Amino acid sequence: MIVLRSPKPFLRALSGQVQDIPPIWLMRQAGRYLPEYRAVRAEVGGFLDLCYDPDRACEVTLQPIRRFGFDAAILFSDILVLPHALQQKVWFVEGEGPKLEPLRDASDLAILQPDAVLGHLRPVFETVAKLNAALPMETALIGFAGAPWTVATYMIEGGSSRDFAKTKIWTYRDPDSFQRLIDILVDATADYLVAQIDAGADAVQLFDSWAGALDEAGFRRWSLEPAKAIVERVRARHPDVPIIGFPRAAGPLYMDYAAETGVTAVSLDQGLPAEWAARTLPRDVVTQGNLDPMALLAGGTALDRAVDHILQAFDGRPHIFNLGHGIIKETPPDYVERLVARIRRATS
Ligand code: 1CP
Repeated sequence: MIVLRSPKPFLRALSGQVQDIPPIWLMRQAGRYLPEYRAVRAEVGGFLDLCYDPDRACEVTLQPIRRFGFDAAILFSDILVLPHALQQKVWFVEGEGPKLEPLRDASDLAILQPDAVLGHLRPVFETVAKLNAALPMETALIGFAGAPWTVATYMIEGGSSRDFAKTKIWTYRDPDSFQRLIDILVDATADYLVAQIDAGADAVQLFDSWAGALDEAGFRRWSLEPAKAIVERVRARHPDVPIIGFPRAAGPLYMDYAAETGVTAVSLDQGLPAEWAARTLPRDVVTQGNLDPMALLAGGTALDRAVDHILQAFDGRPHIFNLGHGIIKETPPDYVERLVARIRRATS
């Protein structure tokens, strides 16, 4: 691993450098818990309109950077712009979340149009370029995409799901056609991430939020292998750009994911014991995350204890401070400020 001398602490951590004060950013750091986000959100119609509006998307990406001085900004967009770019119908219902016209069986795969993807996503690349110019020089810019498995669950369930029944039954009954969907998503996701890096992203993160719903064989085939294929393709074009994988709730299978996909770093959910992760994960794979988002919402001394536990557990390893999943929208912004201060030792 080459240890970078970058002005960006986030990139130094990803190059393997252990820092006295770990860099910090939070998943979903732009969003509804911030009043200034809600104000911009109210100016546009649908949520997707915000994702495709480079000026406003840039503004909401910068809001948490201005307020908290995080070490990294994450492009404001959503994992579901990819199925939308593949020409599946996608919309967001206020208070309910994402809706998609679901793929019901293999014959529906014909709806998907891979050639349309990069053209459709041009406004997102414009946002990346604007952010690259606007961010302070010490702040890294993270691009992202949903991992094929997680995106496929939305495409097949038609939105959020509790048990992913339709998707899982499809994988068991007709793995060959499910593999065709995953292959389409691997190609489109790799192209999408490469284009974000071309536009100015310093690093990329692959969100496999529902990896924990898979059994071991399913995890290998639908989460680990697609991640490995995406890493290979992105590396072929951008060998030095760090890639963070987030196979959320994968438990001990984090080990295989970290060892076999080729990712630079793994983002850890809060269910993974910190000491186990610090002891067991390969030394050359950087770690990120692990703080329970509910501990941040709760605040107080329990939050301080949870933070100190993570700092202690990952002491001596390159670690990026973050949550185990996205910030909860009821989180008081003051608690985020207190968290950043504690990490940077501005308070006792
Ligand atoms: O109108 C609104 O404000 C809707 C809320 C919202 C926001 C702020 C959604 C709808 N998406 C986003 C932005 C977003 N989504 C970002 C960029 C902002 C940032 O991180 O600061 C990112 C990285 C995502 C990623 C995302 N979207 C994931 C993966 C991470 C995770 O949280 O697991 C997933 C699963 C989605 C789908 C999605 N988007 C939005 C909703 C309500 C959902 C469904 C979540 C679910 O099924 O539980």
